[in-house]
Amino acid sequence: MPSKSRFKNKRPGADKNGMRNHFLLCFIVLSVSLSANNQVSSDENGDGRADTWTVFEEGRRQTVLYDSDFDGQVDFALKYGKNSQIVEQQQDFNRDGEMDDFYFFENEVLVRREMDTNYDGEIDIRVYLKEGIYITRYEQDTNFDGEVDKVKSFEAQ
Ligand SMILES: [Ca+2]
Ligand SMILES: [Ca+2]
Ligand SMILES: [Ca+2]
Ligand SMILES: [Ca+2]
Repeated sequence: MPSKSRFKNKRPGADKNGMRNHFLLCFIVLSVSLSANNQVSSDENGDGRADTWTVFEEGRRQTVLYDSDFDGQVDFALKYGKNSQIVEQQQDFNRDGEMDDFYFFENEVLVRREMDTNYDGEIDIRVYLKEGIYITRYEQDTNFDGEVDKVKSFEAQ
């Protein structure tokens, strides 16, 4: 195998400065802090407390957590798929620290919504949708015992 000259066009000094400037610019403009677990936090409202956290996996943005009312507790989250499209949206509607309203997307179209309407940590309503707006199936656990007891299907017509 012929050996390639890997250092032919390399300018170590320029590369190093470029990286340094890029890092400094990111740090100043975004005012973010990098932690060991690939999570970047930022203070969007400038009150000195972090309110937005972006979790990266293998270099891509996987989840963004938001404290939308700035009370120090995460209450909204977006999850991203491999193609950077949103695959899931979560919300803590009653602000008790547990997510209770979930939206699932396929190719940026809403396909399912799941809700914990009594805030006991268990999903009790599932709604399946077609084309983002047409309900094809509705499932509910009306007495919150973990068993679906009400089903409406709109598919067979
Ligand atoms: Ca803040
Ligand atoms: Ca909050
Ligand atoms: Ca909740
Ligand atoms: Ca529930």
